Amino acid sequence: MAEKIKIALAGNPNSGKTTVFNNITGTRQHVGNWPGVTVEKKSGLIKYKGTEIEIVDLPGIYSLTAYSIEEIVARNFLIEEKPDVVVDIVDASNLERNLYLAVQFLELGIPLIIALNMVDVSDARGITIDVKKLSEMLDVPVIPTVARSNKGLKELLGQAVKVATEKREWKPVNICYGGDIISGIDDIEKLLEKNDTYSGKYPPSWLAIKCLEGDQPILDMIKGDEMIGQACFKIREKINKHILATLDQDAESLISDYRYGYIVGITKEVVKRERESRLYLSDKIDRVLTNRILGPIIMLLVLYGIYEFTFRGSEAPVTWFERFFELVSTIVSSILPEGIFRSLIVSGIIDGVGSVLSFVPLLMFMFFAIAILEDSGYIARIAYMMDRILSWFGLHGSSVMALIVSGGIAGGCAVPGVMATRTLRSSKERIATMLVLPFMNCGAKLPVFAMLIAAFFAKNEAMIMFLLTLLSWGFALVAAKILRITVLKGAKTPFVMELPPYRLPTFKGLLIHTWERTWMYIKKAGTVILAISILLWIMMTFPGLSKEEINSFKDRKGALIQEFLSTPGVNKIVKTGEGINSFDKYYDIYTRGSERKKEIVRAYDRVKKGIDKIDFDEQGAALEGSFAGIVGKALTAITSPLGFEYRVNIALVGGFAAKEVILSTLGTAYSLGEGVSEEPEPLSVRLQKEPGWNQLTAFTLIIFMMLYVPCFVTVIVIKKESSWRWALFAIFYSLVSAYVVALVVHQAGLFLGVGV
Ligand code: BGO
Repeated sequence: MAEKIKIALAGNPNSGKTTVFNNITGTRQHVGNWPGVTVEKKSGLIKYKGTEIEIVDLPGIYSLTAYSIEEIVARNFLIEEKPDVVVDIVDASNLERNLYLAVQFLELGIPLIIALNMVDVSDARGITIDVKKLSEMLDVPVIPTVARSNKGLKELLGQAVKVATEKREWKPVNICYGGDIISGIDDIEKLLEKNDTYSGKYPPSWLAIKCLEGDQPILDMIKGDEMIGQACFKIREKINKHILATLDQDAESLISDYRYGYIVGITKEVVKRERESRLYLSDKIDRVLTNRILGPIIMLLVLYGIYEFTFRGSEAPVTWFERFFELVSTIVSSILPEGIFRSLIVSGIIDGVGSVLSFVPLLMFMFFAIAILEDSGYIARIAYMMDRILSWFGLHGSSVMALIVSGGIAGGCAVPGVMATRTLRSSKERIATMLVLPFMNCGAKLPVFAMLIAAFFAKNEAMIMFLLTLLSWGFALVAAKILRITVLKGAKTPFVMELPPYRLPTFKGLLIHTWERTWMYIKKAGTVILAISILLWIMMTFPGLSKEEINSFKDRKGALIQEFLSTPGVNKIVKTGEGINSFDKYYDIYTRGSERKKEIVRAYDRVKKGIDKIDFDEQGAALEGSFAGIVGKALTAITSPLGFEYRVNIALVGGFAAKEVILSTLGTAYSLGEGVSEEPEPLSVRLQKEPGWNQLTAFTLIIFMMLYVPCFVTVIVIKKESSWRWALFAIFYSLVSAYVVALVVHQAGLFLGVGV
């Protein structure tokens, strides 16, 4: 005998639920009350093509929160009784409002079909709904009906029975609620998964959302669990406090904004109106900002404006920071005696970490601009517009946000970017997104780019950064297309872009968001980057030169000094080689003296320069012979066609750990080879003076860094979110891509004589 199936009818009050129920069940109705409450419970038993069906009419509700008895009754029924399918009766003439409940069913993951009722009314009002597209976007069957005249009800029942007999598992849909809420959901979800009592009954992600929404029955239930409950409440409190401080609203209303944003994203695509109904302010702004022609132009101007603002605004403070670290370097050098300890402090720590910290002001300007885009809601519009382009390259609409978070607007981070791919339903689209998002210009690459741009493209800083942004998107999209037609071949899935309403950012909120990101960068510089800098300094300093080598350099210096001492007249003021610096106090007087005295000055200049050159050669030889130098040198066999010398190779190896390390390692490597008597100067100035460095070398290095290997933490997160296979693939394919593209850039540059 066929199994009995249970269908629940749900919907907003006045959506036509009773009419549907009456027309389907006819006279076979049973009317009573829901247990414990006086809310009317109607159910009916019917037979459809031999299958026995129980139809339960849920009370009319607007949402699945626990504000009213009706909502609690409906929710408990769904959770406790788990009907085989929910038929959501949606009023087509009031789609936006009615979809709010539908979206909550999707979040719960319950098998769902939608009866798009009252299409006669929507038609009469000049509202056309693209039913096929709506069904694709929501990924559920949608059946247009006119319940009053029984139109479409047979088909509706047929579809309901079809879905119900599939008996599929609950599949909660993830809506992107923005970084703060998502991290809260993740943390709470992880805790709740530990307790089978709830996680077996409710989808943990749904419970986590309810917890952040402040749903009382759910909070009461969790409270009972001492360990998990306490921890969940702490997270909830932290997130709420943060959102209140930054956006001046609570988590519940922010979640509701994003849900409506999700719905607006759908209705924008599927609803066409003959006569424009009342437009809200957000709609009016969107008519300009997301206009098909004006929108992309404004978007590019905004992006360029951000880079102008960042580079112009931070120019002076970055110079102050650089000067500060130079000063610290000079003071420490003068206090500490020459030797290994001074080298560690000055070259390893101050020059290394200082190079990274000098860019704090630049990042602050960038983060401030990004905070304005995020807090105002414009970033969602950028995602909405980019989505059209992304779909040509086989990526999903939800990939856009992940790419933006990863540094689509320079300054992001690939780690939350990988997490953000959780909103993608298809695993192939998700992995394709994960694999290409490390190409974006994250906040760690930004200071390295900024240093190279300042050194070699100082006149066009904003323009170059703008170009690099376009290039990183270009590379990511082409790579995605290649992946989607080869190893990740598969069908496209429907998508919805959340468009939450615009809001005016608060200054306090902007400052908090800016500082949070900046502090993370400073913390990373003071911990991970510092540790790796010291490690790399050790690798670049040891084993050091052999005794014979040291003696040979000493002999060369000795010969020079002897030459100086034998200059006529010198023996009167300088007796020994160790004391030649004592000539400094005579220097000025001798410069203005007789021809013989002037000759002594010239000889002194020669010996000083010569000693400097020998010191430079000695430190260079020590670096070349160091552990890191040996590796760097060995790699030149591969990297010389790209124009990279061994010190760049060392930095790039260090960059596997974290991209900022490239900057600190270049800082250390080029300071180790610096002449002893030279004044400390910023890395960008040092590089300009280095032979072999020019615009082409700098640009090739930027392109290589943009593409080569995700940082260590990103690789681990990719592994966690997919598998070791894909994490290792990410390293391998990005390394190959970086090499090929950089080779083409460098060789083409040489051939055309550009930037050499
Ligand atoms: C009255 N099209 C149209 N045009 N109307 C519909 C449709 C449809 O597809 N489906 C339902 N209705 P309920 P809930 C009414 O009762 O089923 C109408 O709350 C009236 N009543 O006929 O009750 C339906 O169970 C006097 O209208 O909804 C009903 O979800 C004048 O939508 C109303 C006009 O349906 C609500 C209408 C005395």
